[in-house]
Amino acid sequence: MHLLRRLSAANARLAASVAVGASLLASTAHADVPHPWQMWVQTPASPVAERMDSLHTLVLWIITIITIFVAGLLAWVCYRYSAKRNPNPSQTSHNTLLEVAWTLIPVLILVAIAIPSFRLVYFEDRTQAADLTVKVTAHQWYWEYTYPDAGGLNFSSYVVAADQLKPGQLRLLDVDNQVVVPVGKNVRVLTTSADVIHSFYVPSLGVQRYAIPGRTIETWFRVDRPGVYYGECNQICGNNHSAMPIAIHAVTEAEYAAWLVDAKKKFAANPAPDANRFAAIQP
Ligand SMILES: [Cu+2]
Repeated sequence: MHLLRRLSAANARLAASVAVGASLLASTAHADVPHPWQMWVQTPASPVAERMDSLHTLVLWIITIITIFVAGLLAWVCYRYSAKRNPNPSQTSHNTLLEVAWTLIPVLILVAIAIPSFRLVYFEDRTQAADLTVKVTAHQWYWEYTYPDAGGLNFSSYVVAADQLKPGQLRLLDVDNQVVVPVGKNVRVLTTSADVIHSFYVPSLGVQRYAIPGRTIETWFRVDRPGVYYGECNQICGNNHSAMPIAIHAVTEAEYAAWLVDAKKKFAANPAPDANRFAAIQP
């Protein structure tokens, strides 16, 4: 997988020097996608996702130890204090030490989970030093992306219909226009919606934010390595909720600059996002 990633990154760099359009096609490196029978979370590709991953691991250890402890106690009590082995049950109704212990220990465990949890909530909340901003506007059923730092570059991103998929493209995950961002840069994400509540969710980047009409919500990500990162709308938003995927393509700074030039031309000629266009797509 590592080698594949490196190969596709090298491939992307080579292609970019020839033509930006070609590079975007050539490097459909599926950096992080769900796999059949996948048991674990997707490999983290941003600082926020890495911290989410370690918090998840910490909590998993804690609940595993508690579950084993409680199950063991239960088994022991069933065995040792059954009516057969313990015909005269104890009449004890209070034990101050035990009561303090079973109150205090869970409190301490919860505090131990709360501290890293709150730190993470504030860490993912916003970045102090954003290198660029991407505004995400959700629609039924497509995403609209705006780059305010790039002269308001604006385009829509629709799912690729099943019968239109190119080789290597993923059903219900690939889109016509990917969000392109430079690797290693802090990207501020602002989410909002034009109709109902949606959710902008890219697991491998640790991004999940509601898109709510009349509100703008902030978060951020920084992609550590080149590739395409997939996500989906994560809030049931109507009939075609399952057909509004997200594809974020992280490229080198040079490729990003070249893409901007290309995209400004391409999308200037495009008409405004057309809600009726979705009707023509059969996901
Ligand atoms: Cu949605």
